[in-house]
Amino acid sequence: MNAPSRIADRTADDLTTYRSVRAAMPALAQGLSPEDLAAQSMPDCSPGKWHLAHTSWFFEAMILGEEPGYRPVDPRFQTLFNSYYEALGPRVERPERGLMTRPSLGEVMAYRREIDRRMTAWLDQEPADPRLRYLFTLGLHHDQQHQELFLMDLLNLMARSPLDPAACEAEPRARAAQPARGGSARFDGGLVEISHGGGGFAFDNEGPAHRVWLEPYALDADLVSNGDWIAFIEDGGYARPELWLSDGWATVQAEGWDAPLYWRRDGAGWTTMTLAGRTAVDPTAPARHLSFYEADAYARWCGKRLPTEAEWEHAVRCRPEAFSNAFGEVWQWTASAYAPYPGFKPTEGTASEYNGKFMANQMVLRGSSFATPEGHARVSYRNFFYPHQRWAFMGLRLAGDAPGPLVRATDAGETARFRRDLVAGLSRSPKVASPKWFYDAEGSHLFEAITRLPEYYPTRQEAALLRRVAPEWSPRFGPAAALVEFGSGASEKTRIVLDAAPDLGAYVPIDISADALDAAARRIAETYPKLKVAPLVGDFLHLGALPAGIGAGRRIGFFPGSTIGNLERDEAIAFLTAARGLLGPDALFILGIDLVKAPATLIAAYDDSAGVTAAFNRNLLVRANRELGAEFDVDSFAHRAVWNAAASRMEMHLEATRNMTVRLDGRRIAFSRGESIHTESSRKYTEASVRELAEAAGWRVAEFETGPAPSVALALLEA
Ligand code: SAH
Ligand code: AVI
Repeated sequence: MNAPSRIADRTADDLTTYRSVRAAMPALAQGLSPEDLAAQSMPDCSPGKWHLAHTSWFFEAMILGEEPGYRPVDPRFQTLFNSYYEALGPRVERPERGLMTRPSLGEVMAYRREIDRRMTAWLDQEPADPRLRYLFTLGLHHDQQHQELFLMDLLNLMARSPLDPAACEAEPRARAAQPARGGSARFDGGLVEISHGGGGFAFDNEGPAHRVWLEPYALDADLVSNGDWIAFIEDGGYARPELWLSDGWATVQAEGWDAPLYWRRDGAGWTTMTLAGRTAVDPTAPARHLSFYEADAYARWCGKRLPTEAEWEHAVRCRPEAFSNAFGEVWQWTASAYAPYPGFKPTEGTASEYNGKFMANQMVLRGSSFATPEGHARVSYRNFFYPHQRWAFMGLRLAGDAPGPLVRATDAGETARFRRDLVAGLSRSPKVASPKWFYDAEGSHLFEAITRLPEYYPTRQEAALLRRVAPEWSPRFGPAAALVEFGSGASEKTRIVLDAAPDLGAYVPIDISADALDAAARRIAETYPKLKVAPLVGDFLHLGALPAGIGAGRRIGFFPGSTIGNLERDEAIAFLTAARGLLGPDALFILGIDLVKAPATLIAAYDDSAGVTAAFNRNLLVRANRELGAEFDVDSFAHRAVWNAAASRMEMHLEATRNMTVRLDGRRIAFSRGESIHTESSRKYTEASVRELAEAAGWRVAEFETGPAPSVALALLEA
């Protein structure tokens, strides 16, 4: 198991940190035989015994050996355990390391102990020279890098044996992989700053800070999975030269590649070699042991590309929450060659050979792997390998070009509006918040999760009803009509309408949640290539004009999801009236409504047993803390779902479970225990109340269809 050992920069912690970092590699070697630790599987790898020795030699060569009159523990070790430092004299070349049967493992461990003793004495003097202190920290990070190399090399060795030996009982990792979340995050790009930029340790190759121009791009939320990779194989991915770079195709042929390293077709399925032995390939797990050439071919097969390292860094720095497994699973190939940043200066002295001299012919990988010690990697970290290498714990995450900045239906300054609105709502009595602020990227994900809950009937019921009525209503749309959807979210129900009306010319999804909108618009554009997709991000309660270029066909408003239920009566009338103006004189409007039903059914739908709706509700406070710097103690607010019969609405509240004061926008907002914020109303209608609402907004109800229990309804309105 890798010891979690975040490397501190403070002297007081030096000895503790040193000990914990140095304990990690012997812990990895626990249970391995001297034979396991002596063999070398290929020229790129080193024996475990060599890693144990070399990481000790590093402290001796870089730090201890600087002392005038220093006597090495064993002068011969300079040659044996020097990796690549020309300045430090001759050495045994890497392909020969496995031939060094002497010193024995026991002697190497004694060498480690002696170096640790000398380093402890060195630390006792509380060294203050900044250069030596940097080399000390570098030595610790170097040790951590070799902890991962130790595991990579060990796996490669184990994979050479027909016995498929397990190096350890379970794969050494700090935590399980995060589940996939789907979609991608979009970035406007522009002039952005990348690199380490100060604060804590960084390798010389991570600086200096500099600006990079990025075109708009999107980065997938998830790593490419084994299941994705199997689809690539089954589509003949390894046999189609048009997918490969020339050097990549030459490598495929020379090496006979037909799957990732360590994969084997065993009977019906694929197996792979892991540190815990040979196991079935898990289709949901991130794909590993892929070269840059394979990553690049796969991206081409998908019609996407690898991100540049600047795109990866900018995306993960700005929106770490948008990605699963950015760190801790596999290093992710980028499209960037490993080259110096503008103004790069190698560390002075012997350590100048650490990184800089490798800046040719290698490609950068970002993130970290499950085998990277905890706290070792960071967002600016640049790992690098040759494009054909694949024995490291490496995989990929895809990127794509994105159209220019999203057109805003309302002006910018969303955060300022959120702040103003929330402060105003929490200054009222009783306290209120608008449900539209639920929908940041996380809120949209949580709503998607709600739609899949067994208790949350509205989505399923409405989709089923729409499947029935859409083919009946679509002939009225006429040629080249434009579908304008309000609160489009994931645009899932849209597909039912698009499939029933193949003549639709344009689709205008409108949503306040930029991330959900962007991902959904791109998915729709991919599936319906002839449709003009023109997304508008913004508040549908403050609409400007429809985008240009959507043709002159009839406008069909689409407002599903019973989202109208989240509006106050006067808001709903104002919205429907404004929508009628926006869509024009011969418009149609498909309106989804939830109907009044038994309170038990309603309460279960808004207080599900898995707690997803509770998380959705609390996300408002999480968002306020992140975006507005508010200081809500989120766990001190309980989710409440209440049926208000008099107002015919379900209500969601966040109830304070203790007396407290919360800082927001320089104010202190007092909560007494039991006091709540009313965060959402979901009005439940009857046919009569829908007719009355639509008519008050100047629409005529042409059709009204009700589905089976638990019932929702769809109305077709005419302008
Ligand atoms: N139509 C989808 C999603 C409904 S969830 C369905 O039927 O499943 C409600 C959607 O409306 C969310 O995507 C949310 O971001 C969006 N939304 C809520 N209030 C909004 C507002 N005032 N302006 C624009 N979009 C809004
Ligand atoms: C989007 N809207 C119609 C949902 C509703 O049912 O009111 C939002 C929601 N709130 C809790 N669960 C789902």
